Amino acid sequence: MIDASMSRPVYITTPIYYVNDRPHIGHAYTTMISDVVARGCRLQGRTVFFLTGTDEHGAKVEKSATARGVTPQALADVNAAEFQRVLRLFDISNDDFIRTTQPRHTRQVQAMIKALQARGAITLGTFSGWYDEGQEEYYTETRAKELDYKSPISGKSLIRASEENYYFRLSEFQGRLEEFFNANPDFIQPSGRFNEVRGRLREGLQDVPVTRTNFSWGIPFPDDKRHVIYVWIDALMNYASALGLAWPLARDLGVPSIEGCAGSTASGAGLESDDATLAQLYESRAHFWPAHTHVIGKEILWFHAVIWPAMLMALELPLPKRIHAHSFWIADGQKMSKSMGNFVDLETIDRFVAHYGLDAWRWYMATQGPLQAADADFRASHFHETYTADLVNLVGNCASRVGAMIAKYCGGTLPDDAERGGEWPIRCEKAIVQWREAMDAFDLNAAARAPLELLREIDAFIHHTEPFKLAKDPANLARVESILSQSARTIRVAGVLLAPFLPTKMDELATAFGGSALGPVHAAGSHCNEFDSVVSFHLPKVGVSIAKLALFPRIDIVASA
Ligand code: ME8
Repeated sequence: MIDASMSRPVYITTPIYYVNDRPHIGHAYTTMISDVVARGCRLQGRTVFFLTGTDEHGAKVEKSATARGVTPQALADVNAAEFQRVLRLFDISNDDFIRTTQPRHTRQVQAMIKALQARGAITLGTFSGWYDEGQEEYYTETRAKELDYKSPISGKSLIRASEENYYFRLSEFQGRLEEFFNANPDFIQPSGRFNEVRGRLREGLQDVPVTRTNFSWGIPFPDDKRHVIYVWIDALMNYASALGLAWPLARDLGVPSIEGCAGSTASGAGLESDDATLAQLYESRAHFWPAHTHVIGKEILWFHAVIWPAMLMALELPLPKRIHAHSFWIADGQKMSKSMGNFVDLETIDRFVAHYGLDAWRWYMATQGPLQAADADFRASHFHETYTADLVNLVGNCASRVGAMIAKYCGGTLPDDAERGGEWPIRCEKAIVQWREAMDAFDLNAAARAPLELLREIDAFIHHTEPFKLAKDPANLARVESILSQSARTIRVAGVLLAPFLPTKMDELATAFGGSALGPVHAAGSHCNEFDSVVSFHLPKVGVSIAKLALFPRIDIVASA
């Protein structure tokens, strides 16, 4: 049901992506589905803060940079710029882009670490365990055994490692986490993933090291320069630092602007304003916390579902409302990998976008992607079939057919409708409710199906009533006008609901069918003030011009690389 919580501000985040590599389909996917939801929320009038960014510290980035003969900061600068270029290319409506080497972030991380220390949640000790070098992650004995002492990501052997570290007393949060999970059965989606997390939690929590001494590319641990803060702790804190949640803490604890931080010279398109401006900005952002949804891939769920909430509990901050952990894209039935040459990289994405258009790419991502528990197979033939069936044959065809008949029989303007919409206003209402519920539940497939179903019903309506035959007899004019008016109005409503998926094409449809472009109201920093009226069946006035339009051309399948 749509309830009062619908008026709450919405904070949507993607993972922050590692800069040791260029963006690929996985990054593009998570960002794009988050964008669809962000636009869907803004369209309904909610204020949204949509965050993405880059994760720039850690051994992985240091190693990559060394291999390329550049400094980690230089590598981070190049790849963060590439991620930002791609966001613009894909017309992603993020409200901010955070880089973990920006002083606005590093300073707040140090403040949060200090606060955690002061509360006894971070202490010094010796840690040993099974270490995954690629993932920079420790596993417990039980977990390592389950994994056959191999990295679940790279397959490489885990190594036995031991370090003197500061560590986070995760074990002390076991009871509170269990209580929280019991009280919030929708905290993690899909539900199967939640069960996995709860199963692992029952095995018992161990304290986790939050610093490293074996490399230097990281945020220095406050007051102990031998240590740098573990990249995962630094990274998770981005969700709080982007809103400035620890800004007052940094001020109160006297964390200086640049405490000899690695990366303090980061040059990214950041918010490197003076303190007063930042303080003001953060004041305007704080109400976005707690997050509405952290959107992530399944491989990083444990960090988000257990470690992050425990850290927030220790910091006495409210917990996020939901974590959505989607599955993976695979390609042609196999895991994507660079060595197999089946990696869907930026060049491949560009090829599809150039051929089918950006909206078609978004559509495929949002409706055919691995949003739930199963992985999704990226295949050119499947892409083509989806494009043709949904966009050419249904959305495009329905709009062009009705536009052409209005041109032919009604002089190109929206005719009067003596039947006052017949059953269509109610059908539209039903679709709108389904769409809103699905959007809120992050069920993009169901949200896309609601308007598609309306269009299918319009197709059947036209097929059944045959206005093109009725029009041969002038005595039927009123009936023909009613049929075409009802069809055009319903198509326009469907177009509004499809706008978060197909922003460019649905603007074309909206303006051709007697409405105005919606793009500006679901863009970053904006929202729609009158959704009920915008999505109303009755919005267009009788007599407005209805243009003929060809939204999605029928084309050949994209050529392979
Ligand atoms: O893990 N299919 O960054 P990362 C779908 N910096 N999504 C995929 C994918 C695939 N095949 N491959 C990657 C990190 N992704 C950390 C995150 S957050 C505080 C720190 C997506 O660059 C998916 O969202 O390795 C996954 O979680 C993310 O990219 C990992 O990006």
